[in-house]
Amino acid sequence: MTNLTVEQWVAEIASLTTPDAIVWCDGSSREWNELSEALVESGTLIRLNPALRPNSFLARTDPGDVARVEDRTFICSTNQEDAGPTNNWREPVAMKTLLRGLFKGSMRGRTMYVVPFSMGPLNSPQARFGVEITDSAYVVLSMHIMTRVSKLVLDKINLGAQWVPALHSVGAPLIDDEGNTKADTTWPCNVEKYIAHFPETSEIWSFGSGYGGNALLGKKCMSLRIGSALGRDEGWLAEHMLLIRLTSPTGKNFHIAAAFPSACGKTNLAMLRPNLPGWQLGTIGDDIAWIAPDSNGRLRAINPEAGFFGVAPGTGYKTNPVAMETLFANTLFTNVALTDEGDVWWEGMTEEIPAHLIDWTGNDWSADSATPAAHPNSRFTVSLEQCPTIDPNWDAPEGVELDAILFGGRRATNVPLVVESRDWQHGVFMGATIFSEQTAAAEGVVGTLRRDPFAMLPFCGYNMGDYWQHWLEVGQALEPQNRPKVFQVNWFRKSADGKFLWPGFGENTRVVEWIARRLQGEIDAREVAIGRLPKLEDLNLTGLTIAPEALEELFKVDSGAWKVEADLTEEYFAQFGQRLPAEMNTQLELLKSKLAS
Ligand code: OXD
Ligand code: MN
Repeated sequence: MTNLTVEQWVAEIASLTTPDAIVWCDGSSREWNELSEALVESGTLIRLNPALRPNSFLARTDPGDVARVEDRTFICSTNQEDAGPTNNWREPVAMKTLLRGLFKGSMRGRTMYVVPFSMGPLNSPQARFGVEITDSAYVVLSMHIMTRVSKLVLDKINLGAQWVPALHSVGAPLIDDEGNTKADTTWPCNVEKYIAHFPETSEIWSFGSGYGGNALLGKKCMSLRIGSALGRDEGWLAEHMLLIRLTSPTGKNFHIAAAFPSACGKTNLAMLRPNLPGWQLGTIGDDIAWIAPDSNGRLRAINPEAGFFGVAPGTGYKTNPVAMETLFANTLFTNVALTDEGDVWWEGMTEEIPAHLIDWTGNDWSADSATPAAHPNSRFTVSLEQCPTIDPNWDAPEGVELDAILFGGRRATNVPLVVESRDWQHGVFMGATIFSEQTAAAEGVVGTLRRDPFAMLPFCGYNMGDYWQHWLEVGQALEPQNRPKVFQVNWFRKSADGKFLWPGFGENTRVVEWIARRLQGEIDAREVAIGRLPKLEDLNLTGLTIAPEALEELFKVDSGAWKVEADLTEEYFAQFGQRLPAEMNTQLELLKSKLAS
């Protein structure tokens, strides 16, 4: 934490970055209107047809600034081991020196916005505050939706609340070193990018990108990377998890958090419309959950965010009608296609493909074009309040009591549709060993299998081994009956001929129903080497046509393949050396012995 006041920090950054003007933001609709109009004027935003999508806009980024840049994301702790083998590390003093050089004069000719924001309801004991300095009005608008921007945050800070200074610049000054003025572009950014985190001082410095996860610093940077380090120090958990309430036909509520790697269907599950009679779902969050023990010895969770920053392609009236309804107005779209009527479109939105579009690069597009109309990582940014399935308690300062935690990934093979862990330690092992196919949410080769422990690989702000230890300790401090039950799910298993075995989407209700019935202790499960599987007769398949062979394949545990997986886990764990919790080795040995017997 900095010892500076917000005013001192702003003055210091202004003298480094030398903007033309400084604007203190208040999150008001007047501010939204002024900034969006200015961005329409400058060409950064296109106003969508107000008759079709009121108060909504389309932004097209630079083609080189379309996703999170994991190889340019750094954890800057004094000792490299504290960042651990899964993070890019830089020594903090050297990194600050390098960044000061880049930020020097980086806002020349631009306006510097000071955005005070709260992650979590302002009056929640779990809320944490931040102030983002940015030279991007697009970022300010996005922060309006994704966080609670308010001057009240400054009052809280002035009264002594801790806060995270979060500095952002697109790194494209409009006046060069010789004092010559340059014309602006519609998406200013810099080829050189740094997303740097200083967990020991809770600071964020982000340079060169205007894209969501790199630039909306309340999200991945504060709520996950800095948040996870704060959680370790303060005894709570900052997680890449959706949060939902499930209500059974008898009115019993279950709160479930679920971690899936980026672009693996978290938003779809968060907005699921149960297709089994009597079941209801309330959406609380689709990306991040902050989880803390309460005075009753239970874990409680809040969604620190106030909006959805969802992947557009694949979101459609069939796959996620709730998301489609959420986007009716007041939405900021990025890198989707524009229709001739002035509305948006992306692959998977409708069955019918429009004859003509302007694609995300601003060029004419027709159905026979070789490239997609919308970028695979194109996004919608929209307030949670607009979601028709929003839970009445989504904004409750005290959060919700957590009953279950799900871990998932995209696995064509091996992992059954659902497996229950034997206990908390086994659940932590399940989270630690998630393997998933890479998606377009980050730069990299789509489809490659990579380890993504707790879906936190790109988001853990400290050594992953220590993070697993912290999870073990948080659970062990709870009475066993108060610990949420942990499950592993996989909607993506495929048959030998490459077809999905499970229909997914709305049909996932059937899996969630089984989980809820297990939580209630209504039904038994069958013990296998990797955990507990449903007895097939307990899975509610009424109204679903699924071949018995597909069902069998969905739950098949192939010992040979799992032995290979266990060996890969051993290799994977080796990199953590002394930081690997002994319990993880115990769990691995247990798995091996169960597979052998
Ligand atoms: C996201 C991500 O944007 O995980 O939520 O990449
Ligand atoms: Mn995410």
